[in-house]
Amino acid sequence: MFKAIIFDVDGTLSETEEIHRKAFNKAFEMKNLPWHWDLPAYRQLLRVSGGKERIRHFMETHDSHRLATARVDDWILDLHRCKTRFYTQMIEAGEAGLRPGIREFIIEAAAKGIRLAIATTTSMPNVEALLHSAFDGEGVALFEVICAGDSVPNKKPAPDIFLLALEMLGLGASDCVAIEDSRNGLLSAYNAGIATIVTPSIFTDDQSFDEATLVTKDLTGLSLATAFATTCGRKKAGG
Ligand code: XBP
Ligand code: MG
Repeated sequence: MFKAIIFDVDGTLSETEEIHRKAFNKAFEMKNLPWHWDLPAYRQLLRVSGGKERIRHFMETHDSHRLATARVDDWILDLHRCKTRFYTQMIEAGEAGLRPGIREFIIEAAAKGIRLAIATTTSMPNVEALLHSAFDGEGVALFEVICAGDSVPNKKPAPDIFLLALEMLGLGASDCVAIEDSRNGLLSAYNAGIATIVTPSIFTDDQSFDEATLVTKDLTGLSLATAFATTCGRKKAGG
């Protein structure tokens, strides 16, 4: 049996990307920017991991003259902080619940002494707000290791965040399984050598997941034994 499960957050624990999208749009409105990310646009923008990186990408492709703004990195950081405030307010208001099967899967793993970790591109305040809200204030304590956002130089699909989680767990890739929702996340875990189960989310259900050991609608009814069995024929980088 694997010794640890490493969870992604957005789209995996909860369908939070729709709340991120609303938070971005609220921040654009507050800053009087003529920007609005609708659902189709956001589905495309999600191919860029990281909110700050996503804002910069949008400027490069849709509003490049703003890149000439003095101290543009500080300007993006300020806009992103505004977005994060809106996001955490909505999460604290209970706007995001756990995806089907997540709670039961986590409780079964914890009861069997399997260590739990998080490897996410989102910002730490967002992770803490979601775990606090979704697990009645006990969520952060459930996860021994939480690796988030800017703790690594290269975001998903780079393997950095999963490699950091392995280092902090003191485990090898073959001791773990990752749970992800997106191709960027799958590639990040796969290139860290970790067998990965994918539960596509509302924004990633059109993506390919060939490198996954299992693709399932959600974790409803997935036992740890079945999850483990899928990793035994593990697909990992380097064969
Ligand atoms: C998904 C992301 C994040 C969120 C927005 O992270 O790519 O950037 O979309 O959060 P995950 P920030 O790895 O959990 O799927 O604005 O804080 O980046
Ligand atoms: Mg995700």
